[in-house]
Amino acid sequence: MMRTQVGIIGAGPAGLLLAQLLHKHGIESVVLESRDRDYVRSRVRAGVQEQGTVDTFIEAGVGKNLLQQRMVHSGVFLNFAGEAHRLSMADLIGEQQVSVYGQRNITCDMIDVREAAGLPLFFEAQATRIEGLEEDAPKIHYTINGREQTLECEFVAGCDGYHGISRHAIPQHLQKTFTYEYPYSWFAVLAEAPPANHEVMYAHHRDGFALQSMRSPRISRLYIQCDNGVDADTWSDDMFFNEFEKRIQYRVNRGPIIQKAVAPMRNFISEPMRYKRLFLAGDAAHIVPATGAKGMNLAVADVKLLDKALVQFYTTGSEELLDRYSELALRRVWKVSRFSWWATKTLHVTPGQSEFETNMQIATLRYLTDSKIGGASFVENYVGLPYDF
Ligand code: RFL
Ligand code: PHB
Repeated sequence: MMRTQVGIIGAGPAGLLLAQLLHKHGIESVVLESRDRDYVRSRVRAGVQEQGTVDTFIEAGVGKNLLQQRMVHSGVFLNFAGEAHRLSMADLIGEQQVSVYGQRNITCDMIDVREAAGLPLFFEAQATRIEGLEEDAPKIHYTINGREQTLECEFVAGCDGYHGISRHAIPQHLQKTFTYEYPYSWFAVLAEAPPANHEVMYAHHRDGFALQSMRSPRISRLYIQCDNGVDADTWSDDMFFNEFEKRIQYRVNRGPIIQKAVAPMRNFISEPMRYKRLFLAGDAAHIVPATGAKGMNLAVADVKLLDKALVQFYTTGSEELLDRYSELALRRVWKVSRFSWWATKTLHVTPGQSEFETNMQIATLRYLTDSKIGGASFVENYVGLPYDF
């Protein structure tokens, strides 16, 4: 039997960041992760970090490599109707930026910092059950090396993603979930080719959405809309690049594709995000379609608030912020989900959509590129809404 103050389930960005912030504030935690160390360190996912996300990683003491290696963007492109338009953050909303630095890199940085400090982080430790919530004495049951173990804690942070167990520990009659599935997926590739443009490009095309991003000056991260259920292995590199080039409406640098995957698109929100001494953060409570680049940023915002609430509790004994955690976190979750949903609907082609709907999408995009107010609204969301807690 192990004991700690905060038992954290999941070593994704949410769990690792929470552990690090709590440590900075003198609060103990144990992180349990079901996957093995190599798997967690090699998962390619998000790339775009809001300024508030970057600041939070710096505050947590894990921002050294991020600050050295990130690519700072002060603009974003919207390509449609055969034209490429740049929205400048400086012109529209003042000195705000986003940073491109892979989720995989920041995950590795956080694992390295935690391991160097000798703090508890267990891989291949699968949480199976949370007990004792009714008695305010939570226990996490988990399996490691084929053996059943128990972690006793004062609080449980459910940072175990969409497929985790934490959310299911909330009694069903108290829980409300909202799901919105899109009739298309993203075909995502990593290619050894310099990005054609130094900033992120989102493209609307009558054959479907395309997105150009990057991981370094030599590695492109590219996405196209595809049908649900497509098998990425049936596509050759040329097939991908031909389709991408047509849709992005910009010159493209080709190179070997080193990784490809297909990801479904969905919105999902589970309310509340707290039950007794269990607090959910990140994908465990909500999923956004990747179009707005918001998933990891939302996870970081939850964790920043949860850390603040736990610090208030451990330093003053007050449960005020803990009691408001779910309400405050969900306010942001709904606003950011709205942006991701709207951006997805505006940029993707729904099978069978009418010409009227296509023209409305283009008119919406034109409003963003032609109007200062329209453009400011888009980039305000893209760089990240202010933390309002
Ligand atoms: P994660 O990263 O899923 O981590 C959860 C962890 O919990 C573990 N786990 C368990 N551990 C112990 N016991 C159990 N029973 C467990 N069950 C699960 C899992 O193994 C895992 O390690 O959730 P977290 O920390 O909330 O982080 C969320 C982000 O990973 C996610 O929102 C983003 O990747 C979404 N996303 C993007 N977000 C952005 O902010 N910007 C982007 O540019 C962006 N691009 C993307 C994305 C997600 C994508 N995919 C693949 C869905 C692009 C793509 C293609
Ligand atoms: C990425 O770099 O992976 C990325 C960029 C922008 C998005 C989503 C993902 O909207």
